[in-house]
Amino acid sequence: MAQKTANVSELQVERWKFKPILPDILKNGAASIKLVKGKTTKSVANQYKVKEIFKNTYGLPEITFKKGVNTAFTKKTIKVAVVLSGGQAPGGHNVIAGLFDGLKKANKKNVLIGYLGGPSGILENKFKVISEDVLQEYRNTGGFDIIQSGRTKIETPEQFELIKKIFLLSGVDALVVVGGDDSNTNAAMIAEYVIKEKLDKCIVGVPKTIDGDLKNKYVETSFGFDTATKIYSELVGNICRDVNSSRKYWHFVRLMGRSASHITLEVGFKTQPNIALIGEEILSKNMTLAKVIENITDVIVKRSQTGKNFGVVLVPEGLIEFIPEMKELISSLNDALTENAEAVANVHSVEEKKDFICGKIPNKLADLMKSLPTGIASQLMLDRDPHGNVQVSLIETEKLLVEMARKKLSELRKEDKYKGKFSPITHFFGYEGRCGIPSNFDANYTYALGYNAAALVINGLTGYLSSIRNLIKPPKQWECGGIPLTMMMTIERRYGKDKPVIQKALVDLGGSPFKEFVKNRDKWAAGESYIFPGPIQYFGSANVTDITTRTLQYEHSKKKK
Ligand code: FBP
Repeated sequence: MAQKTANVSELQVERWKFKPILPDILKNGAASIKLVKGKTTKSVANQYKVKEIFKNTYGLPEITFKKGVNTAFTKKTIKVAVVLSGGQAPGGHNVIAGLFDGLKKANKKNVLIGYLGGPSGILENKFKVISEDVLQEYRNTGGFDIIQSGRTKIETPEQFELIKKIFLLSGVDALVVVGGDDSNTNAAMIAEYVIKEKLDKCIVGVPKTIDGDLKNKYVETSFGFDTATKIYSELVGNICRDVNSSRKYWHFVRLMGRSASHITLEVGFKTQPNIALIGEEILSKNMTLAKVIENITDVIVKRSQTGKNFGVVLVPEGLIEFIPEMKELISSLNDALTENAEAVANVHSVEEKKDFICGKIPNKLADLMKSLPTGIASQLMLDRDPHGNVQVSLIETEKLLVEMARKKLSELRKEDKYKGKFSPITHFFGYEGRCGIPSNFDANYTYALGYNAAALVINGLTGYLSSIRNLIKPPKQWECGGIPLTMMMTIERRYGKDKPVIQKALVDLGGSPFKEFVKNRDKWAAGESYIFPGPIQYFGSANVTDITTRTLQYEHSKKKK
């Protein structure tokens, strides 16, 4: 079938022609890959508890792919299912393309199906067969629309039973879960279950999330972070240029990244704003909300003294959970909302709900809750997602900061310490970045992750995450293999209970990206060091098309030393 060109952008037509570059080790297919097993592994934290939960998959060895003959390779025909899970991230379609091509390279008769709408699609056995005809419209495109996504948590014995029935009924030999920390926790739980039940099924994960917090020694970055941060950087850079031209507004920009500030840090490097708040630093310094505001207004006041009543502030979406007093409030609200779910559902006005819930949490926290603007208090009481996370994308922290900064500045004005003009404008850049056309890096990386996942599945590996490393080098030199999902697990409190989860990687305050930021931020605060990165480039000089993130560059430069 020819690709349709009606209702399609010129860029997409050109982008279909892009041929992702495979790492050399993968290009001849699974038959020419030798598996090298490392030592047994242990979880990053809470080893005892994690081992108790994952009796069958705990301690698996790390797997590295090397050139050689795969003596265990058979041409057995297999049926593989893929599911896209959690928030969208640029490159999801190329994971499926890589998986499809990797499976077909091993055996043309291999079949790939995609469960629809995320993990709920597995439970409902709703799927679509992925053929070349279906796939070709989606190669190198953004979005997850080929099979959509969802956030259903898989944890109950009934759900596992259902999965067993569906796998057996439909003859699915393997499941590839493309997701972030919560989704790969699902993958780990299913992997444990299939081994316990001796089901002879493979379960493999692929690291996805624009947030960049699914990373460790073996996962250098999750896919989508590169493209999303490039998109946000274009937008923030444009605002910086606008600010530098009009010189009259303070822009407060909240950027996605639920639990970690990697996106803000990366966009900070690419645009050099006057202020970039890093949640992890705020937490480590035990800063109160009042202290965060004081730091922001200090910069505003200083700039105003030289006639600069303008600037740009970057706010990580998850900031609110990093401020210790707010974190305590949210955790207390989580428990109170769960314990009183029925009663809360029957209260309809925000004020009444706030009063009700304030009666269920410690006085100190109730006072804090009451001091917050109604809009924010109401957003804090919204439903948690199926994994128990507060939906920070719905909390307008940038507006909270603006309101509090305005109050503080008017106090300073009364004390004759501020004479400037404060005209703030707020923005939230989140969903704009999640479905962008993948950059060359993400297009190559995701295709390789999918192809690599096919190699893991063909080798019958269960409970592994597709791992591609050495990402700072050209794709041909990337290193491939798999790391045990249990190795990344810890225990966290969710919905008032201890649950196994993949540990999120927060910004490392001892790491070189953060150190680099600290070296520069005072200069950025005082001056106009803005950089205007412009849009992602897909064609042209490799200096602009193939650059990776500054975060990866700084992290790798540290390794070399
Ligand atoms: P994943 O961790 O599933 O990749 O999702 C991350 C994210 O994009 C966050 O940045 C954001 O807070 C959240 O999803 C929004 O979730 P939703 O799509 O459910 O509104």
